[in-house]
Amino acid sequence: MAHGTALIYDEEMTKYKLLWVDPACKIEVPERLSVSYEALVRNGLADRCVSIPVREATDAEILLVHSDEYLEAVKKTPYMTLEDLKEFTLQFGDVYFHPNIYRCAKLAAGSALQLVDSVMMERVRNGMALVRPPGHHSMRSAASGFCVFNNVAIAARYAKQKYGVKRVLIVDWDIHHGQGVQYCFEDDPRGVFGKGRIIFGCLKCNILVFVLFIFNSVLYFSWHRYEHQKFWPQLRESDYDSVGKEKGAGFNINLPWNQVGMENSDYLSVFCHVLLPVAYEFCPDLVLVCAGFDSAIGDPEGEMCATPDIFAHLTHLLMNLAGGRLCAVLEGGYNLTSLPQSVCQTVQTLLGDPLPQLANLSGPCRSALESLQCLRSAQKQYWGSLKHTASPTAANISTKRIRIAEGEVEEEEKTELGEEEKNSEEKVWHEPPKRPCPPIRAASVLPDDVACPDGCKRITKDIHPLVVSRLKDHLVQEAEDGDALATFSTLVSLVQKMEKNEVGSGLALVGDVIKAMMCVVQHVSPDLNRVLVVCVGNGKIPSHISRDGKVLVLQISSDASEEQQSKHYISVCLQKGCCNTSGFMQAVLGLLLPVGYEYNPDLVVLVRMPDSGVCDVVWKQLTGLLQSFAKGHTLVLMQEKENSCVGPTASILLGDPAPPLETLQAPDREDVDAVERLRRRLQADWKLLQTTSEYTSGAVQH
Ligand code: SS9
Ligand code: ZN
Repeated sequence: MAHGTALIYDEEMTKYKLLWVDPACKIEVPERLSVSYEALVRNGLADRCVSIPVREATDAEILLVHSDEYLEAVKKTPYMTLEDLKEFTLQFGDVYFHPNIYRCAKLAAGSALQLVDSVMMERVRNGMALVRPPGHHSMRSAASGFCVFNNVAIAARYAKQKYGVKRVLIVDWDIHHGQGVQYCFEDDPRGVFGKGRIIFGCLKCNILVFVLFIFNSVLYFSWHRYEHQKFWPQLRESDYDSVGKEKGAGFNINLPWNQVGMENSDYLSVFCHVLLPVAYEFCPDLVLVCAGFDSAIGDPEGEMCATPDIFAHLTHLLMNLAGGRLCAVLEGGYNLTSLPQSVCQTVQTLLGDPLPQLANLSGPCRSALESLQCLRSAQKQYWGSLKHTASPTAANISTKRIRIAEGEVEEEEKTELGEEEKNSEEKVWHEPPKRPCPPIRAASVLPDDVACPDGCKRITKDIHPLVVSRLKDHLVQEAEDGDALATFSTLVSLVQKMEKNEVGSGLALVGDVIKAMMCVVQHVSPDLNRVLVVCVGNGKIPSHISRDGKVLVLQISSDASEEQQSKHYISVCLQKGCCNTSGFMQAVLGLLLPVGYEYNPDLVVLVRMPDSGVCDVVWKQLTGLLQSFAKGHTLVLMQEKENSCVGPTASILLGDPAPPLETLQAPDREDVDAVERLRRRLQADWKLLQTTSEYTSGAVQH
């Protein structure tokens, strides 16, 4: 498995700028790139990356996306006079040319290709390219929005052509709609066969010939400031109902932001309730990110309020797809403070450092919920994981854009103008705190006869008399062997090391996982305010442990016991239990992640019940996703007999990506219903579980 993170940057791409006065273009400055790179150097991140040289994209590569006429026209720009350049620029929108921009545009596209090469040839696992000009607005025959060549679209076509990559996921978290990317792939897949595989048996030759026709090839997701089509580029086709054309239907996903001021919780909500379920179902072989940071706080274009540390989480949530093959390519980002901070958060996450804690997440705002609901409903016929979502009942939601276009909604525009004034105030935010790596990334408590995995440190028996006597009083009254006592006591000392950040994650094989879990929650220091306990498989968890809110239990099982549910005791019941991959992932993405984010634990305890039936890849996905919480402090408890799980679990705790799940089937109706029921029941307590704006009492107004 490939290791390491590529960083691609060349000063040459700072060597063009706006040569005349144009208010629309003045924010696109060379410093965007230099401050980003300098921040990576200053924080010691550049040094930890594998530095990959840039190269120019060839004509043939550029022609993968652009027309010959357009390329030939751009080729002439280095020889144009200032007047000619101005004139040439005029035919496009919000873009400028410069004698050196053609060279930089070739380097920007070439950088994206170098990144794809490094990842596909397994020189590195993932990486980021810092480039100028950006790419996602440029079209087959047109420059647009500071973009000349469509770097990421070219990279996607290149990856398919050169490496036979079947499914590419493009996530565009820039605050503008990458209409260029949408146009490039909206009728993709082309061809006779849609989604699915066809297997031929050739009887004549007496052999089976397996031919896979998989045309579902590029899935484009974009969220963008839209304001019911009032925001640039003001396109009808940027709305949620542009789902892709013909065979490509369902492979274009647009989430319009109809208000400014969106926050971390709005972004996370869209990831949990749309992007991730669809992405896991799509099962990409490669993830490309149009990594624009004008969606961060302080940006003059986006006017959003998400803080730079959100990008650590967005990055991490994508890192367990495609076996970790992720290429981030810079797009926008115009605040010279939040841009470099966001770039650092992204790269540090690619490098595998512990995630920052996201404190005080509110629920998504009403406008975000409206968009989310419309999008889920527009996409539900294409994706099994969205299949059973309720359609929006409020008829006015989807028609608001049209009424605004017809000048009917004058009143609202006035109030929205007032809001805009409010939002143009200077935003203040804290620089994200450092993310120190613990000296020991993962430690284990294992029986002597079980080998400790490479890279994981075995905690030697640590028998603390005080702990032992308390354990005797509470948990181990029966004449149990001293072994159990010693193990529990050692476990307590492991947790203490995790609290002090001497150890990142822990893993233990114990005789009784529930007792071990009880022991841990009873012995965490009083400074640990919240412990998230995730139980996989059947078994009775004493519900009193969650009574004071210091512990939140979430159990996924096939046990039909839905009584006892409370804010801090959540039991998800799946028909076929944990061996049902799509139902399980539905619960993890749609319930566990949102609740986990809102609860914001200081420690995660992952309990694997004996005979849980959870398969290896799903277990790995879960373990990987849980690293989002508690600065990566996860303690995994497993039953002694399951020592074959030690290796796979340790590999994830040590930072390996989880292998991809097979393309997911639609989850069972009953399971979706169960998850939906729970979500509706719990959304009063956990606002991040909301997916519709109908539940109003909790929706915040930014
Ligand atoms: C300035 C309007 C600029 C174009 C923005 C392109 C961003 C590319 N108020 N519009 S990421
Ligand atoms: Zn942008």
